[in-house]
Amino acid sequence: MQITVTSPLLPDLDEFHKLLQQIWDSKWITNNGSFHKQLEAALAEYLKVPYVSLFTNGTLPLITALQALRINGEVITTPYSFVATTHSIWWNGCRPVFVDIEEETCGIDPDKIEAAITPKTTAIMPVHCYGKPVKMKQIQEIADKYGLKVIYDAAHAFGVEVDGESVLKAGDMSTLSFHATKVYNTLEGGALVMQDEQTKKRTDYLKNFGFAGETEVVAPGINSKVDEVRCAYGLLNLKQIDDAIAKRQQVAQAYRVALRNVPGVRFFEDMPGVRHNYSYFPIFINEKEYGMSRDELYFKLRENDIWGRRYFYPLISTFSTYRGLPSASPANLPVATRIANEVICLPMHHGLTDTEINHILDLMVK
Ligand code: T4K
Repeated sequence: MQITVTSPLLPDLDEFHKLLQQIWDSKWITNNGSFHKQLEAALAEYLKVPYVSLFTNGTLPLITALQALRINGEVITTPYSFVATTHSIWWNGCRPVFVDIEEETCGIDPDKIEAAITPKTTAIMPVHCYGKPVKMKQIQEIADKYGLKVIYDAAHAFGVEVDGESVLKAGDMSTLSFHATKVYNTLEGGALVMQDEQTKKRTDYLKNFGFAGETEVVAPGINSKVDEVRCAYGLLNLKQIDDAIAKRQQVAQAYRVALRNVPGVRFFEDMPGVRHNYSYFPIFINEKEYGMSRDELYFKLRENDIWGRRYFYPLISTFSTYRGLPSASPANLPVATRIANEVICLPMHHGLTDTEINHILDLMVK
């Protein structure tokens, strides 16, 4: 039996069936229906943010945030992410400018941002990679100094808080992914989080073709409306999210206890004052100290039916669309380049059993 990097949180089927019956009875299946309204409100409350706008996945909120804020020219980001982060910049006709990451968070290194700013820079798009909060205060200071917008790709950061405040309140906008592989899922899905009513209104127009009323179109919008079935499913999953995160925390603890004294295996500890969501459990292999390369370990695990993943290898900056950019040069990205060659995300989800965890660890701890 395969042990996969993740496994989706699924609502109780009988409960889901009851909500499906309501949808069938109402015959209202999409376009801002009742479950859609309920889910937006419930998520805003759970996430402790003023406004949430639901999307059909976690990529369209990135594309739409850039549209909503009328971003053009150059956008500073990191290559250590899922490819959707950089693609969203490209889809808006903007040029991505890669800045290296810091080892401590795998997020953008704030000390390297200013050197990448040019007269064409209009925004910074950092990523809270693995749900680890980046240095938001320092990033905002730079953005304020140069008059830049900040859009956080918070696809991994559902429910993450620093000193009791959601990371989704930082910057101008934050995006979430509710894909099956995420801590919280709505099958496919995502959201854009904003701080004011006007931006929420504009976002809602943009995800509905730009319609501001029956006969008025105010922007070249897209269709990213979420149907009632996914919203009903999402409402049920929200009820069990805290239990799922607690289970993930136990898995993280078990890994940490077993791996703490293994030479050549580095991993993240909890950060003080942070409510983590344990969305991923990345480990970083130092070949010399561990006595085996990252890839040797990765394939050894796979031979034993343990399907970790090398998120995020290869770097986005190495893909054909981007590798010609001056900022894509490995010399500009030494930390990201090294870490992409060291990382394996171990299986991490709410359903992992002790037997499975021990099986994984037995293969790793010599
Ligand atoms: N920004 C960031 C930082 C992101 O990480 C992502 C997505 C986005 C933006 C864009 O959000 P979305 O538009 O995707 O909502 C997965 C996901 O497809 C992707 O959502 C995610 N990041 C990325 C990091 O990982 P794959 O190709 O690695 O997933 P896949 O299909 O190989 O699944 C991994 C494992 O999960 C499987 O081996 C088993 C398990 N699984 C997967 C699915 C789909 C299940 O058990 N059930 C399932 O239904 O990309």
